[in-house]
Amino acid sequence: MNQAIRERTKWFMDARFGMFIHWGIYAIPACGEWVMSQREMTNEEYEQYFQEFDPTAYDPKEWAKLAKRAGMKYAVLTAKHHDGFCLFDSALTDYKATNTKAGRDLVREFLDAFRAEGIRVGLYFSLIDWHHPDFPKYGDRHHPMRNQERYKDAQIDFDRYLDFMHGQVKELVTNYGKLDLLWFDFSYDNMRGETWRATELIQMVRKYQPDVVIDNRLEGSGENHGSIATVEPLICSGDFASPEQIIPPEGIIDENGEHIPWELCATMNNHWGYCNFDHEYKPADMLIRKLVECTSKGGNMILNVGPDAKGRIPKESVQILEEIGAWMERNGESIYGCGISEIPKPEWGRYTQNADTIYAHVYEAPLGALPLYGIAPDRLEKVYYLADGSEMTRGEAWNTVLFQDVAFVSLGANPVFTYPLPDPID
Ligand code: JFZ
Repeated sequence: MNQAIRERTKWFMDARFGMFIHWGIYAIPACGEWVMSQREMTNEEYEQYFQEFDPTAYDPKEWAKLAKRAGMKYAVLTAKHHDGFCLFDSALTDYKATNTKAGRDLVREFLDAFRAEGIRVGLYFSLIDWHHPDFPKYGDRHHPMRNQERYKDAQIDFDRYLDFMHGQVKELVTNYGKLDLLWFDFSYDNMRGETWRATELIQMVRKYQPDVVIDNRLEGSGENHGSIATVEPLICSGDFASPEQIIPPEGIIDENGEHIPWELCATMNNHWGYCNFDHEYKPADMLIRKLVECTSKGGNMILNVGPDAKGRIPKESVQILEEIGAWMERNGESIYGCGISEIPKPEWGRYTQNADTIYAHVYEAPLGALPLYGIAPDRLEKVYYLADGSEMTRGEAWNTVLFQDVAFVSLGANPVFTYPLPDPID
C-alpha cells in the first residue's frame, strides 16, 4: 500500500463506524433494492414507483442526529442504485427525485444535514444502470430484462453509457462541495476495471476531489479485493477493501503482508433497501461485538439502514442504533482511533489498542481474577473500567507459580456479564 492511500484514509480508519443508507423508489415495493431484477420488471412496470414516490417524512436532520447518537462518524447515501433512479438533480437524466412528488434534490439535503452534525459524508454510486438504454440487457446476468428476446438484437452503445455514467459522477464531485467518501458498486464478470474506463474516471474524480476516500469496487468486489491488495495498486484500485457481510479472519493484507484499510458493510436485518416483511434484526449487543471485532482486525464497520418510502428509518433500526449509541458513549474510546493490538486475541474476548493503551473487551466471565494474557505483570501501569474510570485491583491467581508471566486483575466482587456488555478495561 502506498503513502497516499495511508494519508487519505487516516480519518476514515480512525472513524471506524459509519452509517450506510440504501434509499430509493424501491422502498415502495418494500422488498429490497434488487426487486426490479428479481421480478424481471421492465422499465415501464418499474416506473410506477417513480410516479408514486412521495417521501413526505424525509428529514435527513433526524437521520443525522440518529447517526450522531449512535456514535457514527460518517454516512454514505445511495445517490443512485442499480435501478438508475437518482436521488440527486442530475442534468443528464429525467429519472430523478426533482421530477417526483418530492420535487427536491434529496442528496443535497442529506449532505447539508450530516455535515451540520459534524459527520463525514459519502455517496454510493452504482456503476450498473438498469434504466439506461445503452446498458447491456439481454444475457447480462443481473439485468431485469436479461431474458427478454426482444432485446437480443438491441443495438447498444456502451461508450455512450460510459459517457453518461462518468458525466453523472462528475456532477456529484463538482456540484456538492467536498465529499469525504465515494462508494462505487460494483464489478462482476468482465464488467470491471477498464470496462468502466476506471482510470479515466478516477483521474477525473481526483482532479476535483483529491482527498476523497474511494472503495475498491471499480475493480474488485466482495470476493476479490482488486489491485489494492497488491504491492503497487493501480490508480483505480481504490483506497479500501469492502468485504460484504463477512469479517475477514485476520483483517486484510496486501502482497507485502501489510494491513490495508477495509470496511465491513453489513445490514441490520437481511436487506439493504427497505423490506416490510424482514423483521430478522441482529441484536445490538451482537452488532457491538462485530464492531469491536472489525476494530480489533484493523477494519471499519458501515452499518446499513433502509428508510421506507416516506423517508422513515424503521423503528427496529432506530432502537438498535440507540442501544449501540449508549454503549459507544461510554466505550467509544476503545473503538475510535483504535486498531489491531500487538497482543494476540485473549480467549475471553478481544483486545483493541491505541498507542500504549490496550482495551480489553471481556465477553466471558472469569471465575476469579481475569488473566490479562500477553501482558506481563511489570508492564501494567494501571487498570480501570473505561465507562466510569474506576480502578481495579491487581488480582492474584491462586497458583501464581503456573501463571507468573501473566498479569491478573480483579474485576470486583460481582462482575455482571450479561447484557449490557461489560465495559472494556485497559
Ligand atoms: C451490492 C449491491 O448489489 C447491493 O444492492 C448493495 O448495494 C450492496 C452494498 O452492494 O451487492 C453486492 C456486490 C458485490 C458482491 C456482493 C453483493 N460480491 O461481489 O460479493
